Amino acid sequence: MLSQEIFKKRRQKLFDAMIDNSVSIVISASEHERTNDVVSAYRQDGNFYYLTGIKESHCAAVLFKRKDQCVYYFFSRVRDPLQCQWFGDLIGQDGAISNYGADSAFPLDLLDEKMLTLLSNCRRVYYSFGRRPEFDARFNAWIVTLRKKVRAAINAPHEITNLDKIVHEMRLIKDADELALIQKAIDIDGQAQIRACKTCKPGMYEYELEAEIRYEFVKNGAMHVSFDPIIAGGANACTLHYGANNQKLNDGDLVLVDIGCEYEYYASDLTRTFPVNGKFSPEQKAIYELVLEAQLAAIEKIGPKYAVGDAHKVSVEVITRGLCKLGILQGDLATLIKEDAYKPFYMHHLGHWMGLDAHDVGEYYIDGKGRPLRPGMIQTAEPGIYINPNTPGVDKKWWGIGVRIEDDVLVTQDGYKVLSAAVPKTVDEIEHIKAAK
Ligand SMILES: [Mn+2]
Repeated sequence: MLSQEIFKKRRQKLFDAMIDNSVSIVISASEHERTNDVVSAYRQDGNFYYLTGIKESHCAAVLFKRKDQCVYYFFSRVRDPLQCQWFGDLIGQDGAISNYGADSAFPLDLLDEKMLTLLSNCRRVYYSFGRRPEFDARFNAWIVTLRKKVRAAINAPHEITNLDKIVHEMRLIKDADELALIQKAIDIDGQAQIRACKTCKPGMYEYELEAEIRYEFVKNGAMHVSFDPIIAGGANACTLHYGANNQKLNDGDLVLVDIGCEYEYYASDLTRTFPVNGKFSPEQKAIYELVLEAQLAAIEKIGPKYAVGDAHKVSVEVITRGLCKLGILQGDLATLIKEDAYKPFYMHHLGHWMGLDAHDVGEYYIDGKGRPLRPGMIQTAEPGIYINPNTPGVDKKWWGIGVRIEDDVLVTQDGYKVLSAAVPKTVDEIEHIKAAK
């Protein structure tokens, strides 16, 4: 678990980025009803957790800066004994101050009243507009109310700035404490991958593998998935976000397993593809080795010397060249790349940022150009080839093969570190795991 010192440092960093006479407002995630009266497992908003360390719903954190005085206000529910009886202990106002570093704490019911005071004559507000419509309306009402006080010597804020920009830039660079938690999530994920690979046999259902995976997650303290597991046997792997996980795993097919868990709020995201019966067919092996070659080549282009997009470009080149060699594409390599001929088979990007969210926040392009990679960034490298059944012009022997290989890669001072390097991925390694069971 991260110490309160870490959250305090993050808030200080945000205070440092704020102009004088300004206010930042951060809101906890909403609850979502799943069935009548029953809400889904609550997950705090990434930005809110990053700055407060608080996992409770119905909270607001307000950072107030004026004349170099920085005050951290916290709003949350009161510790009503009846509420606590049903839903567990609440932080309450005293707890926000003594355990979570707030300078001043109030019941959530006082938020409107207090915000009108805090926003009076404030120059700039930092707020993540457009993410919680119900809260946007409330924020709007504060501004409208303050505008009406112009003759009473009270001005509404002059500027509203997107808070996301500042916090997302902070979140993009992971520190040592975050890396330790991400590594733990990845290690658990890797164990689940190996368990799935060992357990799998023809005739099982996709959900049986999902059960093995979820068992491994929860047993190791990763209580939540970072996204719903994708367990895609055979041609189901050609559906990128397949999630039904209810089909039989057939002898002779591959199964694509794209899974992530959360450990202390930090995510992992790994994909492995392996033969249901333990042995790759020649066609499956050819596609698999091409995806692996593309992935390894792409990873070499991750590091401080490179920018977003460089690694993807290499994966496109390797895949297009390989598809030509296999006779799946025909023509001049440069032309095929220029004309996106690979896209029916490799239609997604190489990867995404990873951190508190599996698809972590942060801009990829700045002024239209891929941003330079910096130490502490983590991105996934997950090329794939998907050959839909009945693809015209493609030999039938390739139909229904879908392969993706995904690892989580940290940008370091001198290059990269594959954080999931311990999870087997060569054909030999995979066949060996299956044979050894
Ligand atoms: Mn991913």
